[in-house]
Amino acid sequence: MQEAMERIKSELGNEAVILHTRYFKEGGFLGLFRKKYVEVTAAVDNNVYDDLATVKEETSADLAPQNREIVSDLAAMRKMMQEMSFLLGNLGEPKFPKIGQTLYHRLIKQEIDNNIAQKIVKLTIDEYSRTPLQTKEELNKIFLANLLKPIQKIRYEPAPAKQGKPRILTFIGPTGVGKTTTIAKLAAISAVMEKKKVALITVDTYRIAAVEQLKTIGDIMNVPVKVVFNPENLQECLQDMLDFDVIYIDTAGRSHKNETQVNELKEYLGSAHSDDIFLVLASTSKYQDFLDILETYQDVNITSLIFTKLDETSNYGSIYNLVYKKKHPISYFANGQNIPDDIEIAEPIKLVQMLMKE
Ligand SMILES: Nc1nc2c(ncn2[C@@H]2O[C@H](COP(=O)(O)OP(=O)(O)OP(=O)(O)O)[C@@H](O)[C@H]2O)c(=O)[nH]1
Ligand SMILES: [Mg+2]
Repeated sequence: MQEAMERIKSELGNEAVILHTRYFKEGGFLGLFRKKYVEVTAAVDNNVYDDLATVKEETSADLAPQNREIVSDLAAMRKMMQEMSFLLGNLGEPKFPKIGQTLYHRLIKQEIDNNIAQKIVKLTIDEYSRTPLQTKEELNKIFLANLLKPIQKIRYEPAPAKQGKPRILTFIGPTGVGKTTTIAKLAAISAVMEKKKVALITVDTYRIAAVEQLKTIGDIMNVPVKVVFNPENLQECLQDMLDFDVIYIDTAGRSHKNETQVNELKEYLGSAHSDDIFLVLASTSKYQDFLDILETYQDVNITSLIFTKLDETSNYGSIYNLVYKKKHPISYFANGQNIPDDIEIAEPIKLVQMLMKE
């Protein structure tokens, strides 16, 4: 054993790790005079397979037949693993020239759907190969145009104002996405900056804190806040508010998985006769969650989406996928907690610019 350790140390150095030790007997006559052997398999930790191969080359002549077999099996396994990892790495990767690969990986990193990414990159490199001016700026211009084209026309248009009637804007969405904060931002812009006559209604009576939150916002902006407890109550309340310009209706956060809660919300929506129903979503959620939420509200006439918490993510691909596939326009992007500053109108070009940020 001591001799084996010395050889390992001299061939692989002090960093060598013992992988396997085995004692066995060989040779002799009628079970007598058999020689005792020790077999030690060692490798250097950070590159196990390479070092085993080196040992093989240098010492295979000295090794017992079983050892030679082990070493050659390990070498075959190493080759197989290399081939498999190469195949896995290339699985589903489209064959673009180098520029195309870079663009493709940028989109995939942003979590853009693979098929959409391939389509956009293909269009971009086809167009780029035909352009006489082959510069990085030109490439980026073509890339931006191809990203923008499919979503350019999916724009939010506010419902036209009805003569002598308030605009009724209702905000729905999962819990904690920022519905109330978004209402506070938009209501502050309407009331304070645009000098409109604004009222706030909350149907979120499940939590005292929710009512208090809206009342505080109303107090600061000096706009009335009404609390309603059932759908009939909401209708009556709206009838009494005909002389307002804009009415913001806040709803309780609803898990799209809770059917009872969702149905209750839908009853309120039936009573509100909203001009706009905004589905508020946090940009930090997963794409599949977006799809599930939209599915839950498929019988609701959602007029646009609002994405909040853009300040908390750098991946905008799932938002792009959603607009591309489901064709729902986005009305606002919210990017922070400051009221009313952290909100902006969501032009399709803004989404593309966010995606292109390197
Ligand atoms: N970073 C960040 N935080 C936000 C944004 N919008 C809202 N928030 C924060 O998210 C938290 C929840 O916001 P709310 O407005 O109460 O969310 P909600 O959807 O009304 O919540 P429920 O009524 O409980 O369903 C608060 O701490 C907000 O300050 C945003 O754009 N960015
Ligand atoms: Mg709320």
